[in-house]
Amino acid sequence: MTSRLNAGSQLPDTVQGPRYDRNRPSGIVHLGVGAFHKAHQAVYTDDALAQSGGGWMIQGVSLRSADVADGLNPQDGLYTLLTRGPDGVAARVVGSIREVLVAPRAPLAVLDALAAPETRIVSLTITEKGYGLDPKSGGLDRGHAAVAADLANPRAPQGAVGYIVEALRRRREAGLPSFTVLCCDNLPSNGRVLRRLVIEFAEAADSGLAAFIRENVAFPSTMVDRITPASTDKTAADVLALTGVEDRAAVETEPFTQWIIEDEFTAGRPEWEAGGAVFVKDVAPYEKMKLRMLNGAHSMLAYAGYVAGHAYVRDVMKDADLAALVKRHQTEAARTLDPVPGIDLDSYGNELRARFKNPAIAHMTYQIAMDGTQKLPQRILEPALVALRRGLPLDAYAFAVAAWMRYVLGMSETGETYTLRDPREAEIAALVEGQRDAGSIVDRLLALPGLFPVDLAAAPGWDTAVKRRLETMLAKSMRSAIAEEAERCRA
Ligand code: CS2
Repeated sequence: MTSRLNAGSQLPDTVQGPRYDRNRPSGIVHLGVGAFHKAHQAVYTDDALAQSGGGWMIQGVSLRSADVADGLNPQDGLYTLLTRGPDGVAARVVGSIREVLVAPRAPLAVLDALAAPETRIVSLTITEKGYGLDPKSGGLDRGHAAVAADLANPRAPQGAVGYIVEALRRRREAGLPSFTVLCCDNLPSNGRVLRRLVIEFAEAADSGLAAFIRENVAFPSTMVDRITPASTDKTAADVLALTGVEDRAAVETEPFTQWIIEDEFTAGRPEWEAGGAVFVKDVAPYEKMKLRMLNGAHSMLAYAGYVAGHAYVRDVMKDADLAALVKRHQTEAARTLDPVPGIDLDSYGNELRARFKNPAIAHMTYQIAMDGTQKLPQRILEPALVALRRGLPLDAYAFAVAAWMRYVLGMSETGETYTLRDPREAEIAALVEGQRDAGSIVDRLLALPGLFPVDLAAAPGWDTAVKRRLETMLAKSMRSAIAEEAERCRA
């Protein structure tokens, strides 16, 4: 009989478990405990707790689904992290998360945790779409469901921004110090963006509170990186084989990990250096590099790869033509960057491609393809605008956008339909419904409100470049379009 992982489990000597007393204050409340948080920030915190202690356990919060809580809570917050490299797999049990609250089930408990005296950092991984950011204005999207609901009823919030503002209101009222807000999502200047949203939200209800936040709350920006595929049955089966215990909350990830953080914490922080985090004054150059070279290439290869029949990133990298386009994309993206302190962009690109090739990581192109409207701006369209301004070629971005447009038609080349999983999928479907002609599909999608920067949409040759590529994808196939594109960039 195998037993389920919990605080009393006996682990084999080969599996490292928490080497510290977990009975200590939760200095961190994390919103959005998913596989990425469990493979990244929670691991740095586990290292920090082991090295230097402190009141830095993590109180997890899920804003929507109960799945993570239902997996973790019966295991005393413990879970196994599998690290899969080309040379093998290692297991470790992470102890930094105490438990996970599910906000829709227990909203008052979430507010209590956020407003607790011991809470000194509120961190977030709620994905790009969780913020209610209007890409056009850079401010709050008042049509975003949670933002709209929370503005109407700020004392009973549902979304991340609403929770943060209400918690800060309570803390101010109780005379408690504020916490640091630490955004760990893939958005450029993520701290600054979130600060703007939080202040705009607070301003709507209480200008005194907005002024208090301006003066007292730090929002350091961060760059986070670790490729973390969704867990599968194989994750759990491998964990059982390695540890002898059943774990319904296990996650798997690659060996590489990176966290670059602006060191602006008004109420202290864990010694995350223990896990290799790097503290800098300005994270922007690193964030742009990662968003454009890693995530930009990821999005391009996900759309082209998925439609071409590649289920995983590692399969894409075995397709010589598409792999050449990944390299071209990264090389072009690098040309839009200013120098990044301490980093050689060629070596960075080589390292990225080696990570993408990791045969032990089954990272689905369909997973990366989701939420395209939330990802394209910072990954593809912003560097395209920089390229336009610098007089650099736009081909790589035109190809990526054409691949996205092919993908959002929602039908494979053999006629099966698939769900886009994008918050704007209904709008997109209405625009492309019944359209067969590449030209009109491109015109319609380029006009999607707020998505494509005006300067880019109006740039001479841009729409023709996208149309020509989409035309090949539709009239021939994605595979032909990839081959032709690769041929052109080799020429
Ligand atoms: C990926 C990222 O799903 C996606 O959109 O591009 O999750 C990527 O794997 C991470 O940012 C890597 O750090």
